[in-house]
Amino acid sequence: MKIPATPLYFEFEVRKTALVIIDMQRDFIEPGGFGETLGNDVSLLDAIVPACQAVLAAWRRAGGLVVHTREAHKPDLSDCPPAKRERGNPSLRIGDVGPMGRILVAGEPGNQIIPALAPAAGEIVIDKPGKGAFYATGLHETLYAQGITHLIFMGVTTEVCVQTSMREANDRGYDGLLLEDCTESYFPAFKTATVEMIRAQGAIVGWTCRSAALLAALQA
Ligand code: C5J
Repeated sequence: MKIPATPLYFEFEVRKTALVIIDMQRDFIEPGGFGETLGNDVSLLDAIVPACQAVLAAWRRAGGLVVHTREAHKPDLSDCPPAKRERGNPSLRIGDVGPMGRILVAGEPGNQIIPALAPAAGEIVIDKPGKGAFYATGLHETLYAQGITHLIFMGVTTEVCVQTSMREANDRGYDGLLLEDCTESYFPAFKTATVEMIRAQGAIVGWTCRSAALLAALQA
């Protein structure tokens, strides 16, 4: 399959490609979670949900591998470096009790993936203690075992967990494509900058395109 993307066509085989959905969790998208404790307007992120749903449905119909990630810490916070918990001046820190349970802690209501993009049975769900999907998760080994060479990324936030994961993937030899209308930031200027820096210098980190290009190819 070959789809128009920037800066070049993105070529991939569905059987060797995973759709990676980064951190579409209530903690980032709904009021009362981690994103809001940091002072962000979380309503911006909700806007990409319909586009993400369309891609997820088409990818499932095509029989492609799906990976969901969650930024999640163990209840005892043993995998949360003090530097991460203590940084800044949030209204609630990681592990504190908020309206959706403990902030960014595995198993809490706020830490779940939003119902509109809930994982289906058999799909891979990765809890990650860092911003990148490959740090301390075993994701590379899982993908390698399944012969995956290409990754298509959606999710939030563009310049933090999505970009970090794409850079980690790039350094591990994957070709990565970011779906521009399926990722969002609390800071529109940061999203724009991230999309541009990913595809700069001949796809130095990866490719970008809008989801319509992928959907058209999957329907053909
Ligand atoms: C952040 C994320 N922004 N999923 N996490 O802290 O991007």
